[in-house]
Amino acid sequence: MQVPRSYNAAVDFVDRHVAEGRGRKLAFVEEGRTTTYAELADRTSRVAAAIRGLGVEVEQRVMLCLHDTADFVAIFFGAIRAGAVPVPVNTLLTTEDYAFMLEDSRARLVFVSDALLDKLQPALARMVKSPRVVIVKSPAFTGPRDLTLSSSPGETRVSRTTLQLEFEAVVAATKPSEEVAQTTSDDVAFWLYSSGSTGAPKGAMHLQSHLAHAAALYGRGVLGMREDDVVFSAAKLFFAYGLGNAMTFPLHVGATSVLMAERPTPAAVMRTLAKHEPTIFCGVPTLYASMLADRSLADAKGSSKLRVSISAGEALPKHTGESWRARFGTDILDGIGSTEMLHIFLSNRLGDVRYGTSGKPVPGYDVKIVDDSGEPAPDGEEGSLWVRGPTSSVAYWNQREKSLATFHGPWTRTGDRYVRDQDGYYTYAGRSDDMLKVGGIWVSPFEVESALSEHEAVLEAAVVGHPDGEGLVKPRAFVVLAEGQVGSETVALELQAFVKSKLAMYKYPRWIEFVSELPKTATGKIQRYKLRE
Ligand code: 3UK
Repeated sequence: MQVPRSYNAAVDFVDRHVAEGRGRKLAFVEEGRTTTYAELADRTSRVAAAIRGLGVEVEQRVMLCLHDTADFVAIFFGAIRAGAVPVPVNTLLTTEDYAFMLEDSRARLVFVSDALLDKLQPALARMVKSPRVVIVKSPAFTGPRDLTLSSSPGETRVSRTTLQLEFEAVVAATKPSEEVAQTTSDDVAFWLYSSGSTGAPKGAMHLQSHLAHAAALYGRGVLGMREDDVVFSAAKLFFAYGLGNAMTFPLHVGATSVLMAERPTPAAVMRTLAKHEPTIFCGVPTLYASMLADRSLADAKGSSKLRVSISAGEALPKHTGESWRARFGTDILDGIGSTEMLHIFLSNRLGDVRYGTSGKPVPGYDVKIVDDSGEPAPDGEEGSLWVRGPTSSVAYWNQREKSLATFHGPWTRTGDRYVRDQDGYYTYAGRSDDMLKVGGIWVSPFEVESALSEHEAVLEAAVVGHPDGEGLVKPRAFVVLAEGQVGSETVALELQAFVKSKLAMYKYPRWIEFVSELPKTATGKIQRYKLRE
């Protein structure tokens, strides 16, 4: 596929549908609201005009800390239409995490869901030059609404440093405009933050052309997504996986996407499947496993129109795929993608599923497995996975060393260990760093160790991945207590609560083992591989 040189992704993904006569078709369905393609185009163009009106210039960053609603998409493409660079961030993070990303990205404008404002506010207050803030209410949000509007439309002075605006008022007060930023296919269009094993998250920069390439290669190529599909992704839009599933792919073919702002519990997901009857469902392994294990959902039928489900984020256990198939009669396609590659580049196919593997390369991508000397590893032998394709991030923002370590000309080093069998199927064999995937989201063991060490009862700690009953990895901590401290169930619970108060919830250690010392190398490095055994 060729993306023209003069290209703005917002025109391709939003305006094109109105031009092609799809204006009255539903683009998004969510609790309490539906959005047609014409409405999406109208709102996107108002958001673009509002972003310009608020003084944001071409190439400046706009942060999105938003729950999944159609507003997310209007803001994402509104920013792109204005030539600004949207940066969606994980909504499960802490004030500390947001403080870093706000400074690192130098976002001049932030869109935040009302329910997330409390976590963001202290980070904003700390900034020397605070960005403008636009608060977005969830259509079905029932919490307190304490914003009283002052004289100018939608403006309310909440603190001395931050002028906060209310999204609906901004949209209503702004006229749609034909103006589109004259970008090229090679302009940086959006960033996505990815966490590494050491140090702070890195902003992976993606280009205008990347969304269209991902949609053509995986959305249409692998899933065969069409205009009459109804897609539901339980994986959220802030995650590259959810962004592709729930926004990029359906919007590329003029399909309908079902959005759910709330937490994707098995019950909420099952309810959404039954109510909206999607043809394509997208989840992570932890969700599939917990939906299958939930006794209160044992009789739930899901969607009668489902034709395929997909899984990514971490390896899908063989038995999870098989149980799902036995119960719902359709397959789960496991595929591996990454924030750096934007979406899935190695995947199982419709009619060609081998559970326990990540399938074969998605046409349009090349992958190679190399040994420690950089030579191609023969079939059956484990090596490092590299990938090449048209959606690869161009670099991490402001991170020269980390960029050099990951991006090598057209090739991207994934950090994953893989084996290819004689039939050409690829099987995941672990990470080459210590990073863990928990519920499909990165957890750095160092971060959990640092949080534990801040507790006065802890001398030192080591964190490794440990499979739970479903074969899915969760953090497990080995803790050496400070002198005079005695390990007990109570102390373990206290340490778990302590980590939860410091870090995003999903990062806490599910098991805590008290030990008298940690295995270390002569140079004092913790030998995590010994603890994993
Ligand atoms: C791991 C998998 C085994 C692997 C992602 C689909 O997960 C995504 O992006 P992230 O940047 O993490 C990337 C890393 O996650 N991984 C992902 N999928 C699988 N391991 N089997 C899998 N099926 O370590 C990879 O390097 O958070 C997934 C689409 C877009 C994405 N960003």
